[in-house]
Amino acid sequence: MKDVVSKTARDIKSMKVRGALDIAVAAAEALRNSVALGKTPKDLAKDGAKLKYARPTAVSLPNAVNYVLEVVEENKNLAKSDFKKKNLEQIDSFISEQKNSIARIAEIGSRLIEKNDTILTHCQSDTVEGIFIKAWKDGVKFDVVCTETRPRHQGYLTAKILKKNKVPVTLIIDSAVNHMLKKLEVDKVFVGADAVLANGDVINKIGTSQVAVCANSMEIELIVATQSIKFSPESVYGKVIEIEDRGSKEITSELKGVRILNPAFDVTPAHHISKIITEHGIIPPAAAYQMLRHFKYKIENE
Ligand code: RI2
Repeated sequence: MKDVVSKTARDIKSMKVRGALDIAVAAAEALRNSVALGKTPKDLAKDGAKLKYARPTAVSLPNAVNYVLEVVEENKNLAKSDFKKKNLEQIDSFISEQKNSIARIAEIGSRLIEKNDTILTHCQSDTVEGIFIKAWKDGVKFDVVCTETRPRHQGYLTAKILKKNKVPVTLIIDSAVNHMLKKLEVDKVFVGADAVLANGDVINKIGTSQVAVCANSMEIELIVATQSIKFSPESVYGKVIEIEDRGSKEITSELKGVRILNPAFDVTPAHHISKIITEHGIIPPAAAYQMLRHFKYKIENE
């Protein structure tokens, strides 16, 4: 029988499945499959552990796994058939809630895009793209500038998807950001997130913090679009989120004997962020802690 959990963990690790929301949904779907197979709470916990840290930075992944395992724990005393039925219902509604969050954030975020805006984005975020595509479909005329996003060039995906949806898009190399913000008179920067900390700092694709410094120096606002599932409960207790190092091969195999570091993410401090758009509305970064207290990604160790 196909081991869906191990395959999903592998696909997440290799970035065949990527994007902070997509990896969380893929993990929840893999666990849903385990529930459908009739696995016991003990085996489901083992499956959860395989998936949880397939990538170490995006907290949406452990948050999604923890959510499913809490559902299982809640229902564990039910009769066998009810246990499966109830779990599947709750997991399905969680998965659709996560998928629907893109449209909800698009609805809210698209209101921030004004006629003739030039907007820069970094990397590829389904959440940010949802905002752009919605605004464009609503008839707002604006331009997008996207970075290549070395080393994996996720910016090419952004360019392709925007082009397919007829949103005007210009690709630049990462090191052209400072120059182009000024030259193209960029009005706003929109980025996604892999993790939001209790103090409002945001972890996103490597280079985001540099884009933020440049944007701030020109008083261009930096807006983050993220689902609440990416808020880190552990950050309340001072847990430091590991920044994934993806190894040298993604950068080059040519420079033998040279030390190469390839951090996949960096931290943009809250004071460089003007707004965070979530499916529950727009918040200032300073409200990240309240979000964590208010919504269901419970603060562990309480
Ligand atoms: P959505 C990506 O990580 C990027 O850092 C992007 O900004 C973030 O996930 C959020 O993506 P990677 O998987 O959930 O490319 O908005 O390392 O799609």
